[in-house]
Amino acid sequence: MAEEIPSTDLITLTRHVLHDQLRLGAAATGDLTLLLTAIQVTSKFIATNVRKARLINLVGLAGETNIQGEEQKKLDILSNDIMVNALRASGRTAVLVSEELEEAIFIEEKNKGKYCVVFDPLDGSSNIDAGVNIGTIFGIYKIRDGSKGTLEDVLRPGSEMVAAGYTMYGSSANLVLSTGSGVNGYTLDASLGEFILTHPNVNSPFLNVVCQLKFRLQIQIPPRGKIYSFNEGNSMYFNPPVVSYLKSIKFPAPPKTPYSARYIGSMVADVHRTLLYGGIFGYPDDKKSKSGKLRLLYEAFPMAFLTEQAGGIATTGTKRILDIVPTGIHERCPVFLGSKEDVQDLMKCYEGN
Ligand code: P6P
Repeated sequence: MAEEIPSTDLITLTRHVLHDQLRLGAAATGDLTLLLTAIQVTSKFIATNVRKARLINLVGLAGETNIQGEEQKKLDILSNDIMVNALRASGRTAVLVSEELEEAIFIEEKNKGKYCVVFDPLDGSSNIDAGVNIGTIFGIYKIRDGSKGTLEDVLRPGSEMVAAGYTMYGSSANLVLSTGSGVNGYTLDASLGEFILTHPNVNSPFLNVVCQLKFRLQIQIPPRGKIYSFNEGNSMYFNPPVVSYLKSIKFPAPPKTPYSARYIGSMVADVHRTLLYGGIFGYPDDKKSKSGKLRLLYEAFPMAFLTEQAGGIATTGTKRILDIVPTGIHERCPVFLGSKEDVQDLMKCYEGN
């Protein structure tokens, strides 16, 4: 078998984002490029610590609890500190919101920039000890014209975000990013210390030909899938529209066949699979959790932004998630997202009820 010839034309995340900036011409100041570069560095740093966790005894509880009342793992705290320090040092941020911090951070004048970053530094952390894929989720707003950076700059609909993404830490580190013109995926080549484009967006003409030749993978969610991803452990609390939808895909009338169930319990991993394979991910509101469990600002909004950019739908069941106006930085909301036709089927169950 001929030895695979290494590519001599690697498209790194830095190169790709710079190309995006150049595409925007004079309108782009390069600030978003620098901010995304800082986020890229945090992903590499966190990936290193997640990978080493077992060896340097980072696994296990840190003995503290976060705003959500959840026991914090040592990696949670470390990842949060890595993100806060790098984002502040970038000089491109004005407001930071973290799942791990009760209050927002307002960056001091000398380090202040024009972007707000909302993030969950290590989502799915309850799975750390089991070696399950976990991840960092982030969304980026540009501060409003004339603003100095206040809470109102992040209490805005997700549709006003300028970028969103996540980094999933598993057998490799995968960074999935959208700056509003499709979704691209990058895989960390640890030997180079670079995220390499591996999942190009078909909407990008510049990359389309090059990447179509090199990579078969693209992040365009299929219009319909065959996988559903709900925590059915909460079934006794589900509301009637969800019960009726799940019944329709688990006990379909012939000749239709049942969907497959896949649920990891780590949002980044479940959403990543949904973006690539299609189907539907759901964390409903129910009789036990009236607003659901997932946080609006730094989980639902970024994942909804990516889903829509990949051609899918993200809804609470009755409302487009990106249209919600947050009233608090740790607000929760119901989440259903995935393939357009699958999510439309679910929405019909809400209309019917
Ligand atoms: P449950 C992880 O704690 C998380 O915030 C998301 O990553 C995940 O989708 C959800 O909670 C899992 O919740 O109730 O199934 O354990």
